[in-house]
Amino acid sequence: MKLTELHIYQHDLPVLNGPYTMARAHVYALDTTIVKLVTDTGLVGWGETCPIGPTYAEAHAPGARAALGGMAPGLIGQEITHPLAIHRAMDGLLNGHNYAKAAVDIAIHDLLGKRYKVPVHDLLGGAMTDRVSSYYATGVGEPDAIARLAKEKQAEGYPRLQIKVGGRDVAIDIETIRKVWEAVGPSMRLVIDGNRGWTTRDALRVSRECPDIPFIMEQPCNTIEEIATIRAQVGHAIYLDENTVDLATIIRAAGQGLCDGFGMKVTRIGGLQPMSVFRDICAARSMPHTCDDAWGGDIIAAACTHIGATVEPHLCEGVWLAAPYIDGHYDETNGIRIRDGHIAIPTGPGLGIEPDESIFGAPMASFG
Ligand code: 0XW
Ligand code: MG
Repeated sequence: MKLTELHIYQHDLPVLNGPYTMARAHVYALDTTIVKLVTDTGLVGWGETCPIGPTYAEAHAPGARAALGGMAPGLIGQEITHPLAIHRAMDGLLNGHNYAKAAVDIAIHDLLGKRYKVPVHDLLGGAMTDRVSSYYATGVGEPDAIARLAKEKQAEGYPRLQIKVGGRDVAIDIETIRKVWEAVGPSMRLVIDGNRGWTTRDALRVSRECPDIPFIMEQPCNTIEEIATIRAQVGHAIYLDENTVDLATIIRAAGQGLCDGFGMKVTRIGGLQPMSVFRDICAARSMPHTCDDAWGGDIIAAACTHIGATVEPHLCEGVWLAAPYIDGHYDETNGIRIRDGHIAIPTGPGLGIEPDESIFGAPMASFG
């Protein structure tokens, strides 16, 4: 099976009741990039990458399209055998830019699944469950409003809640955490996501003033060095998110004991192939992690769900989807949905979804 065409699309995903707020970002609409791969067998594969604005991670939506356009001529004509071979080919064409390569990686998994008539989770080692747990992420908001939202999400069946904090007086963050705890108690697993927004002083204060609340601190400070500074002083578990840009950083974090787990994004690490290596490194050190992405439509949602299903359930912290914040689906029939705080695993071949191409309009670049 040879790659004959590569098409790149740009598509806007407006945030329902936006903006979505984080410590260092307010986003109203997300700029997503879709990749369509066509082969000499007639089979087609779909990939996607969608940074959540320009200030969340070191990922730039137009940069993804530029990187894909730069690699495309070198990928046309490639024999599609294994995702690793395509990663090696991409690494030979462009250094870094994992989030752009991820769109090709996801489309290759879709193609191989369709070729072998198996769902992507079978290519990744096999599903350990037929539905994965999800979690809800609030924006940064007023304490009472976030506590009310927490109760709503508890009633909807979410087993886990991520509360966004940072970018304001840390006393309001502490009040928010307390009010959510009073509202839902231990019925939901709580994660406090600073999105790099706290100083080490803020993170130490939160941990010291909330010793009775069993939350995880996700990416509290900007750099790994700052997190290493507070690591031994806080009583709460720490997960890394934005800092974990590649497998070398994961090995460093696990090897040096810098964190207890990860909020991981499929596209940041480069797609499903490196994500499966990440999963296995975490399993070797009994480190829990999520299988999310920053944002994205049904293609990203399907990719996250497939890899999430292959994680040993006791290490799977959940699969976060942007679906509740997006109007509509790329595939109205098989699009990925959260029900009762959980996601059913797609069973069709490949990603198990077939996007309605007309949604994306004409490709902005085509190769082959
Ligand atoms: C909650 N998320 C998975 C969605 C937003 O993109 C941010 C992200 C996170 O954990 O930082
Ligand atoms: Mg996070």
